[in-house]
Amino acid sequence: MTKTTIVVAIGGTWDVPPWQEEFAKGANGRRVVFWPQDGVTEVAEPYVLCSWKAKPEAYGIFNKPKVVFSLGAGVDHLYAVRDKLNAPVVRVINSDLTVRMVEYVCLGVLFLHRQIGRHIQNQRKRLWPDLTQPAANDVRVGILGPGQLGGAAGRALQAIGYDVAGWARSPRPESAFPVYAGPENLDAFLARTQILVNLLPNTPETKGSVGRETFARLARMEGQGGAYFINAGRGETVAEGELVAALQSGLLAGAVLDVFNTEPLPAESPLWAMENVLITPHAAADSYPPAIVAQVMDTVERLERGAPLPVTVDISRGY
Ligand code: NDP
Ligand code: OXD
Repeated sequence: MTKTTIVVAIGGTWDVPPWQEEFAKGANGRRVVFWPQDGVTEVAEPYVLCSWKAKPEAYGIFNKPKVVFSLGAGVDHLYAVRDKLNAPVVRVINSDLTVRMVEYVCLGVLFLHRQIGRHIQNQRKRLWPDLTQPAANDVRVGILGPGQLGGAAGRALQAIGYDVAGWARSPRPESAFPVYAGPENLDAFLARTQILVNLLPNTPETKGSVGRETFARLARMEGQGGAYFINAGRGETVAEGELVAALQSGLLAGAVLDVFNTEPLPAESPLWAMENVLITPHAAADSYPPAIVAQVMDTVERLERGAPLPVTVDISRGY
């Protein structure tokens, strides 16, 4: 059987050497080509194209892949080149990345609910105030986008005791927690939510969709001033100016933010200096090369033996 060549094209801010090392270990005798690092612009079929924010030329040069594999869970980096892909798109779905996101969301919810930001400020001032807070089962968390990552995060929050619900595009009857579906149920979802977790993908429908109107409709956390917001999905889904205003006005009592309209977050952003905001540098759930390469190799082996592919992405809808 002809072995599949693996073409890897990585752009953006990722460090390439750890991926070169991991593909060299995991390819099991298959040829691996890093573009543009290896200077190769022609490979014999069959091949797969593994991409993370690759320069658009990559899709013109390697235009007959069997599969395009997104090395991250998000596929918004492929949306602009969707007409050039000529192949099914497979994305990261694995327990390593999922658990990383679950950790982040639980951390964010606990950080906000337990007012850890205020405790840190008080510690610096050597103060000992009595900050009351409700028990987890009296706190209503809402997940925008209860898919692979949001579903797992919601179940972990339920295990702690939080009252969890989600909002998705379509009904999810199999979900462990109630899921409100579609624009017609968004108001009811927001009205019951005190801590809003955004895990929506960046698509034409979701771009800029979370803003003033969203925050104004949330339920407030009793005794803590306002509602809370966590964004670990994509910065583009949020109207960032409206988020800043909501944090300044107290509509939102605080936020934990991993993703932004522009990354790295520009030095002049008012978010940096806000005492009620915790910022992380798009680090909620990193793509860990050993775990991702294992999933790529599983996909390649399936292709080679003619087995069905794991779930593929509908790139025309953007996720
Ligand atoms: P999934 O595709 O599994 O889930 C997406 C969810 O969003 C689904 O529930 C889907 O609804 C919902 N959704 C999509 N469009 C709409 C819409 N227009 N209205 C309502 N709901 C909508 O994605 P994952 O859970 O795997 O990942 C989510 C996102 O997390 C990624 O797209 C990526 O952007 C981000 N991410 C961020 C990372 C970080 O480090 N910060 C790391 C990894 C991913 P339905 O169930 O009906 O399809
Ligand atoms: C991803 C990401 O989409 O790292 O996987 O943001």
